[in-house]
Amino acid sequence: MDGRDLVRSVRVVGSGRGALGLRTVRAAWRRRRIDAAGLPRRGAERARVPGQVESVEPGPGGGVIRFSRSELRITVTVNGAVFWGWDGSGPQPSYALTGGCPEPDPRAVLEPDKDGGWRVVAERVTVVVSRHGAVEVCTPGGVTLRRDLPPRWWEPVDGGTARWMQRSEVAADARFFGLGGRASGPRLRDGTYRLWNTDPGRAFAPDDDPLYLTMPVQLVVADAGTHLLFHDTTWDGTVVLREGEEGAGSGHDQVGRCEVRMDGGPLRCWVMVGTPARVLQTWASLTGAPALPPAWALGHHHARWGFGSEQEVRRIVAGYQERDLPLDAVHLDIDHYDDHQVFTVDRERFPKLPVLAEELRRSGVRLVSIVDPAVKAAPGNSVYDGGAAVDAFVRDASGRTVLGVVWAGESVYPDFTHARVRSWWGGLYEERLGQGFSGFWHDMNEPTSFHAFGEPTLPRSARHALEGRGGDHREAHNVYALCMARAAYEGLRELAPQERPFLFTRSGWAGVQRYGGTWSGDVATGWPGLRASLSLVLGLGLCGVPYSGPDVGGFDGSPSPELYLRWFQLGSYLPLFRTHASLRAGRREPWEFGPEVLEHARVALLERRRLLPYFVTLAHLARRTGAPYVRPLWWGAPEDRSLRDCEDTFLLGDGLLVAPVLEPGADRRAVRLPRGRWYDTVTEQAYEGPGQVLVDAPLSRIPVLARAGAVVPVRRADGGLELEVWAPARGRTGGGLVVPDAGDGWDEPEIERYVVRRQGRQVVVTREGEDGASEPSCPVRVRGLG
Ligand code: NBV
Repeated sequence: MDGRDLVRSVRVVGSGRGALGLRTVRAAWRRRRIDAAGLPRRGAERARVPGQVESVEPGPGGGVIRFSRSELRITVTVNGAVFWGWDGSGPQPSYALTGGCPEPDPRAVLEPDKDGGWRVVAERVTVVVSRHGAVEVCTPGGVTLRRDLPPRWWEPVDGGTARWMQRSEVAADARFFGLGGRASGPRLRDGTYRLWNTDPGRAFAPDDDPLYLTMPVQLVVADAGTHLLFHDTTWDGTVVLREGEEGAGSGHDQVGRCEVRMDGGPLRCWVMVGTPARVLQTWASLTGAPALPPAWALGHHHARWGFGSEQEVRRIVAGYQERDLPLDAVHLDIDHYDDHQVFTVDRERFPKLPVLAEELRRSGVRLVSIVDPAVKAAPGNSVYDGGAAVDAFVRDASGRTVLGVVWAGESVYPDFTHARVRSWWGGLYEERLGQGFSGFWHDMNEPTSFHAFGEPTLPRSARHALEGRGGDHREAHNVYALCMARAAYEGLRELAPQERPFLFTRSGWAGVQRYGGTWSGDVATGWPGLRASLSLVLGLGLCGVPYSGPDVGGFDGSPSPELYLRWFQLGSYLPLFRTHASLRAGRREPWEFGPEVLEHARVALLERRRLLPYFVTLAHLARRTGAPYVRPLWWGAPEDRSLRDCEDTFLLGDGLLVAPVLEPGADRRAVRLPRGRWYDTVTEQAYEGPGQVLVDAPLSRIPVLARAGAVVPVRRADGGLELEVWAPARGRTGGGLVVPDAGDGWDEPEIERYVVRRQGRQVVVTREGEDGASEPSCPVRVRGLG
């Protein structure tokens, strides 16, 4: 660090955000003033419930049921999802849905039910509506998965937005998952979960809630079936969950309960029923297929806030190369900007960024750039001037541009809910591509503004276009980052049409997977942070966002060598495998923790590289089916209650089971296994599930088991592809899918389907195609035969 670097970092970080000092105090007062003038005052309210059924109007896929004080529209769509909306709300407009609303299923009709109620019977689900407006979602066999009680609204007497509440019941054995990225999951225990994207303002631990990326998506797993429920409302709200307990007293109920309260927005829902795989597939068909990352983004990334100069970047990359450690991307944080201004480069410390980028690219390393949404409010700054020229920035209710405070000082915020603003912003990535960046890392987009007190975001009364409908930040806040991601994705598709955009974003909402992935944000260094890393990735995957990962090693402080290594080992099996840390944090390079850690980290890096074809296959399958790469153990067996409660082990695709070490001092760990035979991938020892086994977990590795019969495409040392096939148990078969991929671009590869048969001591692998069986397209290595 030279003198200037030191001065800068002291200035910015010396007293944390407080270094921005008085400005954050001023910003907080300003926000308060703007809201006092611009927000409707909460006066007297009138409570309302739907009342009794009065009439019905059958329509395609269901129809409208009229109550004395509201109406309920129900539509079963061809993809098997059920929509219901109160008070006249339909599926559109919606930030979550893609390409409009799926067609109604013409076979689903509204028919009378007992006690004056009505029902819609469809192939995969039956919806029963009571005469008071309770909505029951049942399996085709008639078992209730969820009962939503009649909602209640509170309407301001002098007009304006109504807030609402809805209570629901689920089976006593049901477990809740989802609600976006939650540090305390993946199983969401009794508690209150807020739906408001929030920068916690410091490194977070498992009890911090909410975090950066929330969404009103619940995945509920019970003996009777799995369902996903989505409240399509972007407003601030809370979800209170309480698991049930069968036959229990002790303050617990026989049923599980859920209470959703929203400050506004339509009361409308989508429900999907089926196996976890089916439910996620339906969810992806509704909200869009996950973006396919280029293959390099499935390798290892190294980031740091405060590389500080081109020399330091070269030093780090050389450190990897000299030690023969695989590295695929390096990320530049805000310290490479000129005075923290987005879409600029500090020319003193990064004088020849395109040259550096080209040099790195030749050695197989891509550069990724951080992109913050706030633009320094400084005439003369070309981004500010360009934005002002297209009237891009968020204004308050009286028409003044809203000022927030971030790293660059007083800043303005593009209104990404306007198509014109998105298209202007998308064009700005041309500058980044010109600097040689291949990928983009959206930060601070909750959006965050540093305030000495109160919420760290824009005033709630700030105005947004909301695609022409007009509204305020109460409605736009949660989709701000989603719309920013859309702007970038669409811009990149135009600027570099041959390449798959690679982008991941700290904040987001339902549907963000269409544009890219996400990451943990500032997870606290410590064993609880390590556990939270896995919760986040699993939970997000169950909300349809399959690509994510933590800051390996944690964002702040200095992990012990053991913690660093265990984090590194876990990270190497997660979709985004990235070491990252704060300006003030200790080092994160694998060689900074002593020779033993370095050797074990090397093993993890090499194994990740070997598994790259498997990760690429999982990325393709996520895009085609909505299935996350990282799945909870119950994915294929949701009826197994012991799997539902297991939170420290996960499935990577269909073939592998990963059991990270999440505690200090362990050299073996208990591993819960789903049904079937599982092989330790290092020792090839076979274990029989279901059940729990004790497996060695020396510092050198975390247990990874392969399912008998699995086909795992791997990369050989010479770069070629090989199929690693794990022997099925006698009398059993197996198989798997392989998607050969060019690494980038838009060619649609053909999915290869393999079937594995055990014939005595022999294992036979065939490729099944439309015109029968054929030889595998690459060499096969059979493992697990002893
Ligand atoms: O850009 C600096 C950091 C970044 O390193 C981190 O990954 C983000 O989550 N950023 C937050 C802003 C400052 C956080 C204190």
